[in-house]
Amino acid sequence: MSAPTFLEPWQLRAAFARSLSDMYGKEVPAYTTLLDVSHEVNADFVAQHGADAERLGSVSRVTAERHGAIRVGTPTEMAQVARVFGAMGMRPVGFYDLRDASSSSVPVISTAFRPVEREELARNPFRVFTSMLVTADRRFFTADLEQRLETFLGARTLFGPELLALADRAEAEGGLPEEQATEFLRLATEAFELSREPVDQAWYRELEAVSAVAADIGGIASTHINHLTPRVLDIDDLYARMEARGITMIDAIQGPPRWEGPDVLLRQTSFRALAEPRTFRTADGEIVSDALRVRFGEVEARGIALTRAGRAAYDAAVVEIDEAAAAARAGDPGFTEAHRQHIARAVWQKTFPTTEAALADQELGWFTYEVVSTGSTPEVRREPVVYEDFLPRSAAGIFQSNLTSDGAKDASQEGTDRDADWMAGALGRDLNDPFDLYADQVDRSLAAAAETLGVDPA
Ligand code: OOG
Ligand code: NI
Repeated sequence: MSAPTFLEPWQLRAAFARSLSDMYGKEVPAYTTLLDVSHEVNADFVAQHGADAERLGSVSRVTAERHGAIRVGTPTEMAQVARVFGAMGMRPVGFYDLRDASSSSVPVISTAFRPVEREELARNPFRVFTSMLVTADRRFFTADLEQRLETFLGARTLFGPELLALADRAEAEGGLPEEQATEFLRLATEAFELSREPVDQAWYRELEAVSAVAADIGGIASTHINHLTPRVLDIDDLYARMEARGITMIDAIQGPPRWEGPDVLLRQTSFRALAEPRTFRTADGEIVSDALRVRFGEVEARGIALTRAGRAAYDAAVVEIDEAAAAARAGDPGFTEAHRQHIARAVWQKTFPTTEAALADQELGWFTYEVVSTGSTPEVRREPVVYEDFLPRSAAGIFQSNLTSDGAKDASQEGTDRDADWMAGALGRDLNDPFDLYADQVDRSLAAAAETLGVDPA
């Protein structure tokens, strides 16, 4: 097959995901180990489970599947990110406020850029969790520090004019000719590489004292991808194999516990940021070398998307597990992660049904319906809808587990209101509601099934 001479958005997206993965693999060797182990886990899972292994995505999709995470400083930068990803058919979906998702100092709000249509997701589901610093939040930044941050951020350029012009062209024309596509991919990849420029030491450390995330975003003049996450079909197996290879993972797998019922939403785990050599410029203008931990590895397993009712049940279960675990921990100095998981499983057993059929009947999970012809009688088959988004609580946990310091949050101050509408305004684009997207996917499947059967869709 010869190379295409015109690349459509999905081809740009797939090529970009590969290009970022190659770059990250060269720079962060533990990521390559993670990819190797992920491939082993998936191959073994498919060998054991056959066709069932592909119910939540084909093996080719899952093998290529990645999400990345980036962090930016201003609404202007956020709107530029939207243009770069818009060229690849990735739309902003969902609003996450991580300032309150944990007790930690994570002064950001976020969205995820991803394809929204079923066919597009099947072609390549690459998504990027994108966070933006809330410099106006007084719990984190004084008026003086906000002012200095704004000045610093306003003076930097994350995405050059050439990259943005190519992005706009791709979005307007539905892709790029090969030569321009190559240039676009090169510039886009470069924009997310870790810069080797010396870091202003006093400025970086001042921000770090407030929040390590603030320093990572506002302490340097560029952005960088901070992790790339492959998807696995069995995350417990992956966790055990990584530990066996001597790579220390964070204590827990975030999200739902392992249990006997259907997997829902998202389970994630990570290994800590690696210390990478960086140069700093001291107040006297001297260049010194030190290390920063800003890039890490993460892996995830995706389950069935939950309806609003299912999600409410999930959120309530999380609170219940926290409370029960806190009480048990208080009474037992030997309390471990294994105890917490035991509690979590018990809460799960009374919250969620153990079969997919019941999850569908109780309208807790999303399912599509497809007409298949086996022999002469058409049969309606129910298929689970995979969760394509993120979880604020897990995201905060991922941030948290990779911070070198807790920072200092002034709880006596008022936070700044930020919501989905505000984010849409910053992006200059519509912000998709994930629940609407899942509902839409289900409705379309019902309409198509009804048409095939020649009945009224109701
Ligand atoms: C983003 C953390 C969130 C996830 O998978 O939940 C995330 C970050 O560290 O910038 O990637
Ligand atoms: Ni992540």
